[in-house]
Amino acid sequence: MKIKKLLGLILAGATLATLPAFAACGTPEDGGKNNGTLRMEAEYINLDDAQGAGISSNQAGVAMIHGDGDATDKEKWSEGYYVGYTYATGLELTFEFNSDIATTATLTLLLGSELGDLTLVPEKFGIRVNGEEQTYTSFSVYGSADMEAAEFDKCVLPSPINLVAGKNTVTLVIYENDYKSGATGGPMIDYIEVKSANANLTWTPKTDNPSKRGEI
Ligand SMILES: [Ca+2]
Repeated sequence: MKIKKLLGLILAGATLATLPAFAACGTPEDGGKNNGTLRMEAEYINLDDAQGAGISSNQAGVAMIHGDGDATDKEKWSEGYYVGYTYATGLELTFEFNSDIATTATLTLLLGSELGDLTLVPEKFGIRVNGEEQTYTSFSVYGSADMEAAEFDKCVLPSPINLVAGKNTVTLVIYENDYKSGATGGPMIDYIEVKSANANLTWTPKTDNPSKRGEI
């Protein structure tokens, strides 16, 4: 009897523990509620005005997206894509999202490099939140062999970011630097993640961006 009761309690506990996990996935059924964690794929932001540059070719707009989005690439990169070709001074990539409340959050960037190991610093790779330049000491990004072999490091901003109720932006800015053999370079970006303990964070991903590459 005691064992049965114990098993029952364990099962009930497991059920209870499982329920919040479903709510945390941000499914359309619950209005995209995500319990405060929002992953925004770089390939799904508005890239219309982005003018990028690469090693052997320059790319703009959705053509800056690398990856096929198939099973092989999904094992390497979130959603099977990332944004490269960031080697242009003044390039800005903006992630726009909404918060239901004013609060603080943790910002994580998934960054890679095909320019050898990179040491990112705010003077060369800027991170703006709602227009305000963020400070960080440095991020060390691993240098992959090439774009196909791109690996991404989780770079967490050391200080919390401030969110307002309503529209918020995170903008990644390439300043003049020497990352590409003395010329301006930058990291490749898989996604960014904003995590808050209490906000409901939402955005509208442009999931048709990759399929638009052939149209330009
Ligand atoms: Ca991605």
